[in-house]
Amino acid sequence: LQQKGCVIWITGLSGSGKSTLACALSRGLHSRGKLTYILDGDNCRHGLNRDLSFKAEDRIENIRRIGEVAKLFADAGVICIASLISPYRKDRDTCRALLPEGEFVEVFLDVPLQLCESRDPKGLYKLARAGKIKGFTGIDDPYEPPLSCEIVLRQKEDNCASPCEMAETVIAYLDEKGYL
Ligand code: GGZ
Repeated sequence: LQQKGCVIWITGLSGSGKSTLACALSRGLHSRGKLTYILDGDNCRHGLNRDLSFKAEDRIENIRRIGEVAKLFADAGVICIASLISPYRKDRDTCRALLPEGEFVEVFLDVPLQLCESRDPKGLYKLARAGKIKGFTGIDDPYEPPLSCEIVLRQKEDNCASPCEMAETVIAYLDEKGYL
């Protein structure tokens, strides 16, 4: 096997575009002949993590399990793309520590809450504002942005950077680090 595995960890608010970026990234890497696997928080909550809620201890467990599984994929030589809110810095760092230096690439999708809320693809922010969902990240639950991470993708206004452009930024980074 020629391929060197790693974990691309995409963190950001609900509605920031993590899943969309993960798909664009996966497609971009496939077209370069790379094997990838997406571990999406929302999807994993239907299977692997179906027993977990959104209270803090369960989010911690969600992040821990996805971190462990992502490590297994990376060990197998796969570029594993983990996309989950992962709101707590400490827990992201714990996942980072599972991997050898350089093999955990943290990508912060830095989209202002206001923009995420205006998109509200599933109407969850509206429910959270109405008090119908308690403990929603960014509304009445914390999000701790990375203090230092490998890549920050900023989106201040809608349509200023497309998912494909953002994926290309990540791919250029991976290329520079010898993963392609
Ligand atoms: C945050 C919530 C919540 C609460 C449901 N807080 O944008 P989405 O809808 O499709 O993705 C979000 C998803 C978050 O799951 P994660 O596994 O990524 O979260 S974490 O890393 O914090 O464990 C959102 C939906 O689930 N959702 N309730 N209270 N997001």
